Amino acid sequence: MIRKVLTYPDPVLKKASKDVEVFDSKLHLLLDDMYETMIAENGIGLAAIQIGVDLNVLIINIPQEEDGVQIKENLIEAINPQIIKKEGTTVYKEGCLSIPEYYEEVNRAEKIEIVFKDRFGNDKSISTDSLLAIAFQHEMDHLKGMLFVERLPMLKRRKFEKEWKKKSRENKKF
Ligand code: Y12
Ligand code: CO
Repeated sequence: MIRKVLTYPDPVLKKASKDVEVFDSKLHLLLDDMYETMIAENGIGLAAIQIGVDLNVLIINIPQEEDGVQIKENLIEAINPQIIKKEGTTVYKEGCLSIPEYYEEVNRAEKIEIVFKDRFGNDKSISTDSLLAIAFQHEMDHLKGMLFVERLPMLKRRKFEKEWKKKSRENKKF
């Protein structure tokens, strides 16, 4: 089922998520709904809190480098993820389904090592320095209740707030 993606400044997006303790069919249904929602909204990553569920659950589906096609075989489902190593820095112009039509450069670690559990509770780990590293850091921020605009320098953040308020006022007219 496609769920509603919460958008900035919904206060639920500021909530810190909790670890999953039971890897049951309810979790599998949540993951399936998250995938359906992310694809329907043309996203490449989604955290459970973006659909209002405060659990440490995220999904990422990076499009293939060769043809830009997003295939389900490349879907990563990460439960209770933890970054155990960070190296270097990189900048990427990020976007978020909770802040539609806004993109801005954010500084992140270049290379990370993550441990997490899959939908069955099996231990998994990934080491990456590609777009996946940026996506993991962006989605893991959501689990802490943080949005990428909170990582912007003060001036860019103020400009964003101004533009967002203007956009919200204009949308209310229709
Ligand atoms: C690198 C940087 C950030 C991430 C986190 C995941 N972000 C997304 O999946 C954002 C997707 C997105 C899609 C939108 O829809 C369309 O483009 C049709 C969108 O809406 C508009 O701009 C209208 C906004 C964001 C992963 C990797
Ligand atoms: Co996001």
